[in-house]
Amino acid sequence: MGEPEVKRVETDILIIGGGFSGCGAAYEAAYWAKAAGLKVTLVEKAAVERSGAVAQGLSAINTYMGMSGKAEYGQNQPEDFVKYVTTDMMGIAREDLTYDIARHVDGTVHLFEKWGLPIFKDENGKYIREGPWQLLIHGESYKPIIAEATKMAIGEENIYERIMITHLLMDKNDPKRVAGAVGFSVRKDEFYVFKAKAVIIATGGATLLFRPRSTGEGMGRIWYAVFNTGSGYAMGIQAGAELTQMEHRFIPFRYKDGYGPVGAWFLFFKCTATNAYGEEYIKKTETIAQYEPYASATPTPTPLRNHQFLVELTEGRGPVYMRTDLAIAKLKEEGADLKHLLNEAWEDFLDMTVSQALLWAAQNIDPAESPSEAYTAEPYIMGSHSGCSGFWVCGPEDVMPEEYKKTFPLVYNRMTTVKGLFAVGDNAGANPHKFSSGSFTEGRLAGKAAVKYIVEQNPTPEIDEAKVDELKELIYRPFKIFEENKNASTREDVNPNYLLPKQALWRLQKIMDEYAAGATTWYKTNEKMLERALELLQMLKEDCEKLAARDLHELLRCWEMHHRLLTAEAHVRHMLFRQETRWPGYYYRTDYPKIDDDNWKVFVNSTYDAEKDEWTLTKRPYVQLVS
Ligand code: SFD
Ligand code: AMP
Repeated sequence: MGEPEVKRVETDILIIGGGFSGCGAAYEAAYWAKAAGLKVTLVEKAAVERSGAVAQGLSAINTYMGMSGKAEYGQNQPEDFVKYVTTDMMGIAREDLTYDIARHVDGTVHLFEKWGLPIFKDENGKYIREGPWQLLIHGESYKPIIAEATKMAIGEENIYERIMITHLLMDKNDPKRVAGAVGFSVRKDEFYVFKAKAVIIATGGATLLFRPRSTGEGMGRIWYAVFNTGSGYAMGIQAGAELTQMEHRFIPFRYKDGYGPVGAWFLFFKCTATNAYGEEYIKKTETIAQYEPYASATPTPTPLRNHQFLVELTEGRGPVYMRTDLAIAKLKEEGADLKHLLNEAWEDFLDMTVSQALLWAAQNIDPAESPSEAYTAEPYIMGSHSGCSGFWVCGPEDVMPEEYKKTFPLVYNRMTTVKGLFAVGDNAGANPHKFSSGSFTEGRLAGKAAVKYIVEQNPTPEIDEAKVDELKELIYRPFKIFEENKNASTREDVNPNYLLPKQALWRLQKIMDEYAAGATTWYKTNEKMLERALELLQMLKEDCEKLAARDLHELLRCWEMHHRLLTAEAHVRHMLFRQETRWPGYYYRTDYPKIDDDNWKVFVNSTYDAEKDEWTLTKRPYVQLVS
C-alpha cells in the first residue's frame, strides 16, 4: 500500500451511514436544503443500494399507526403507540421522541408505497394488518427502492460509497461543536476528510459484541446486521456526546439457528409456542407474577416473554417449538387456502432471512407438517427494534419536557449534547420500536432540524489540520504494524507483536459472553463479574493498539473492532451502574434481582471525557406524557 491520497469534501450536512435512518435524513434534508442553498452529503461504508440491516429485505413494516382517519388504513393514535412502547420497555421511554415518530410515521409509509414498495392489501384495497402496528410487505427489494428515492433526492454525486468513517472531527475553536469526520476508502488508497456544519450519525446498532450462538460452519450467522458495528456509538462517545440506556440490549426470540423472525408467525398466522411437552408456556402467568405491574400488560412486554421461555429451557422443558404445524392446520380448518398460506410463510423468510428458509429445506421441515425450534439469541445493542440504547437526543420543541430541554446546549430535534451532532435510528436512544419506517422517519426529522440549525446558528467550523494528520497516521497504523512485524513468525496469524482483528473480536466476544450477561450464562451477571469484564476489556484495549491489517478489508475490520470495543465498554459500565433487574429476559443482575421502581425508574446516562479517559454516569428522570 502506498501513501494514501487525501481527498477533501466540504459540505453543509454530512450524513454518516446510508441505511434506513440515513436515507430518511438525506431525503428530507435535501428538500429543505434546496430552499436554503445548502449542500447535503451522505457517506456509506458499503453501497447504499444494499447496505445495512435491510440489505436482505424485510417482510414487514412494524411501525404504522393508520391515523389518517381513513378506514382502509386503520385507526391507532400516537398516544396508543407511546403507551405500548413505554410498557414494552418496562416503564421507561422518552415519550416525546416516541410520540414524534408516531405522529409522522404514516406519511413515510405512504411515501414508500408511492416509490413502489408492495404492501399487502385485501380485496377492498385495505392494508392487511399483521398486528396492531405492523403491515405485511413484499419486501425483498425494500432497500433498493428506498435507496433509489434517496439518490434521486440528494443526487448521486453527493453520495460517497465504500468509505469507512472512523472518527468525528471537532471544531478547532470549540471542542464541543462538530466540524466533520474522517475515514478511508475500503477499495482505494484514499483518506477522506469531510468538513461539515452539521453531522448526522446514522450508522446502525452494534452486533457481534457477544459470542454468537453460531459456531463452525455457521460462524457469524446472527439475527441483526453484521455491518452494524457500533461505529456511531463509538464516534459519538469519543466526541463527548451523552449516551442513554446503553445497559439495554435486545435479545430476540427467533427460529433457532436460522434466526427467522417470529412476529408474523405469532401475530398474523396466530402461531403458538410450546415446550417439549406441548404446554403453551406463555399461559403460565405465575412465571412472571413477580414482575407486576408490567407482567399483566397486553401484550406481555418482550423481555418478559423471553423470561417465560428461559424458565422453560433452564428448568429442563426444552426444546421450545414454534407450532407452525398447529397454526396452519387451524387456518386450513377456518377455510384458508393452503397453497397461498404456505407461499406467505416461505416468503416471510425469503424476503428477509433467507438462511431460515434454507435451514427449513436442509432439515426437511415442512412448516405445515412439523414444528420448528425457537431460541433466544445473543444480545444486540440497538435503538430501533425492542432495544433502546443510543444517544440522549433532543426532542421536538412542542412536546419535549422542560427537564430535558435543560440538558441540551441547543434545542434542535434529534441533536445530541454535542453542538451540530445529530443521531438517528439505532443511534437515538430511549425511543425504540421505530423499526424501518420509524428509523427513516427519525432521519427525516433530523434532516429537517439540521437545516434549521445551520440557517439559524450559521456555524463556521474550522478543522484542526494537526488533528487530521494525527488521525491519518493512526488510522493506517495497522498496516505499518503488520509490515514491521510480519517476519517475527512463519504464519501471519500467529505473531508475538500484533493481533488480527478477528482474533481481537473473538476475545471481546468471550469476555462479553462470559462476564457481561451473554447467552452462555443465560444472560446473568453481577457487580463482580462486570468489574472483571472491565479489567479484561481494558487489557484488550491495550492490545488493540497493536491491531494489524494485511489489506484494506482488514483495516475496515480493525476499525470496526475499535468501535465494537468502546460500545461494549459503555454497555458494561451502564449495566454496572443500574442496580436492579429492569428487563428480566434481556439480562439479570443476580445481586439486584428485582425491578426497583423507587430508585431506578429513570434513564441511565453517561458521558466519556476522552482527554481524561473518564466516564461519568448519571440518572435522568423519566417523564410521563401520556397516561
Ligand atoms: O422481522 C457506516 N428490522 C425490521 N424493521 C421493520 O420495519 N420490519 C421488520 O420486519 C424488521 N425485522 C428485521 C429488521 C432488521 C433485520 C436485520 C432483520 C429483521 C433480519 C429492523 C430495521 O431494519 C432497523 O430498525 C433499521 O434498519 C434501522 O435503521 P438504521 O439506519 O439505524 O440502521 P441501518 O439500516 O442498518 O443502517 C446503518 C448504515 O450505516 C452504515 N455504516 N457507514 C460509514 N461508516 C461507518 N463507520 C459505518 N458503520 C455503519 C451501514 O453500512 C448501514 O448502511 S424483524 O426482526 O422485526
Ligand atoms: P419480530 O418478528 O419478533 O421482530 O416481531 C415483529 C413485530 O411483532 C414487532 O413489532 C414485535 O414487537 C411484534 N411481536 C413479536 N412477537 C410478538 C408477540 N408474541 N406478541 C406481540 N407482539 C409481538
